[in-house]
Amino acid sequence: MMNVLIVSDNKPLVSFIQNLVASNNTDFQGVTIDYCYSAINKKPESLISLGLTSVNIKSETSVADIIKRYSLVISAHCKQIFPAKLVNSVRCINIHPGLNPHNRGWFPQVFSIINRKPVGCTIHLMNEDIDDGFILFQKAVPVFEWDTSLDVYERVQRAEMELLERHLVDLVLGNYQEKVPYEKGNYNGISDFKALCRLDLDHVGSLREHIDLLRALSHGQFKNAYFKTTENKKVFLSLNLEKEI
Ligand code: 0FX
Repeated sequence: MMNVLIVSDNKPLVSFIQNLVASNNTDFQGVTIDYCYSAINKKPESLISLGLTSVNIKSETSVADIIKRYSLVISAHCKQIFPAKLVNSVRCINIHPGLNPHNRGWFPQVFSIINRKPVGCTIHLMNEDIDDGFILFQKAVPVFEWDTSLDVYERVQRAEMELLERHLVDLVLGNYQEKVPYEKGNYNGISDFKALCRLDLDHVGSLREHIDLLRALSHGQFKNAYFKTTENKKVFLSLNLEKEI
C-alpha cells in the first residue's frame, strides 16, 4: 500500500490528473491518492468541487503529519513553497510550467518571451531551492513572434498534461532516471515580474523589444502592464496580436 498526496491550486491540471487516475485504475492498484489545495488559495471553490481539501504546507504540524502518512508528495502548481523539512523527509516531485534550469520561479513564459531562453515544462525532484533538483521528465514548447503570455502558457499546460499522461505511473512507482540540471540557470521572483509591469514611458529601445515586453505581459484578463498618468493613476494595457491565416 502506498499513499500519495497531490497538492494543487490549478483546476485544469488536477482534474486532468484525477481523470487519468480514474481511467487507468489498474495501473494505480495499491496506491491511494489524496488531493489538497494550499491554505493560501483565496478562491478554492472550484477545487473544493473536485473534492480537494485545504492543507497549509508551511505549518509544522501539517508537515509532520504529511511525513508520517505519505511516501510521495506531488506539487501540481501549488501556491506554497514546500519547506526544507518536507522535501528532505519525503520524496517530493514538482510539476513546473518552465523548462529548467531556464527562468526558474515565477511565470517562466513571461520571461522567456523577453529573454528568449527556452520554455516548456519540467517534472523534477524537489530540493530546498525553488524549481531546482534532479530533472525527471521535460518537454520544450516553441514561442512564436505573435504569441502572448497566455498563448505560450496554454501550450506549456498542454505539454504538462502530455508528460503526465505518459509518466504519472512512472512518477508514482519511481521508474525514472534522475538528470542533474547542466547549470543552475536563472531565477525570477515576483518582484522581477512586478518591475516589468511598471512601464517606463521614456524607455528607449527597438519596437521589437517593446512589442515583446507588452505581449509577455498580455495574459487574458490579467491587468499586468501599466503606466501612470499625471494624476498618478494607473492605466493598464495589453496587446492583441493576430497572425494572418
Ligand atoms: O497554476 P498557475 O500557473 O500558478 C500556480 C500558483 O498560483 C503559482 O503561485 C505557482 N508559482 C505556479 C507553479 O502554480 O496559475 P496562475 O493563475 O497563478 O498563473 C498562470 C499564468 O497567469 C502565469 O504564468 C502568468 C499569468 N498571470 C498570473 C497572475 C496571478 C498574470 O499574467 N498575471 C497575474 O497577476
